[in-house]
Amino acid sequence: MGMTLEGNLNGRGLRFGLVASRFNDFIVKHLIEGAQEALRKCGVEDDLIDLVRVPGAMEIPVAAKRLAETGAYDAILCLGCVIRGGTTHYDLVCGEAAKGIAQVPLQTGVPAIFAVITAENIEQAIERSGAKMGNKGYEGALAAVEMATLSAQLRKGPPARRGRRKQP
Ligand code: INI
Repeated sequence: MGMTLEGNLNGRGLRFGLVASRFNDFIVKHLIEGAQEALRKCGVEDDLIDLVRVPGAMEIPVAAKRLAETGAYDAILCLGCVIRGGTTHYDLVCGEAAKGIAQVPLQTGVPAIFAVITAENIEQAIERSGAKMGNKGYEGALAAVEMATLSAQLRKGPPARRGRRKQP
């Protein structure tokens, strides 16, 4: 078997861009705190964590793409909260945010993590922002470190072959 490539949780020296929406900030603020805590635990220095605030989840993709395009970040972490009970255009907002964020790594090569809560109601949102079901910001931050370290390895490519291949 050839090599196995995997990221790790050593974030020392890496730089992260957080994009967080203000809509439902009573939830999103806990995602930001969770993300900062996880990044610190991974050894990321505070001054290498930048935070961009946007109005709603719909605006996250454009800010995430701009950040990624600067080339300054090892990964972008997108934090937001969409609650079905609160809107009739829930599906639209969720769909656009998910599609837009997924485009960022494909178009820029910089990992972008979808840590946007999509909840049926406020109770679910509270559960996923640090109460019963973990904290999506914390989990997203771990994924960001893993993808940043994996990307660095993938950029390098496989190690050179030892010896020459036998001629058939
Ligand atoms: N934005 C959110 O982040 N969460 C929501 O639950 C939400 N709701 O309920 O509508 C929401 N809407 C705003 C949207 O993201 C945009 O900011 C707005 O449509 C302006 O483009």
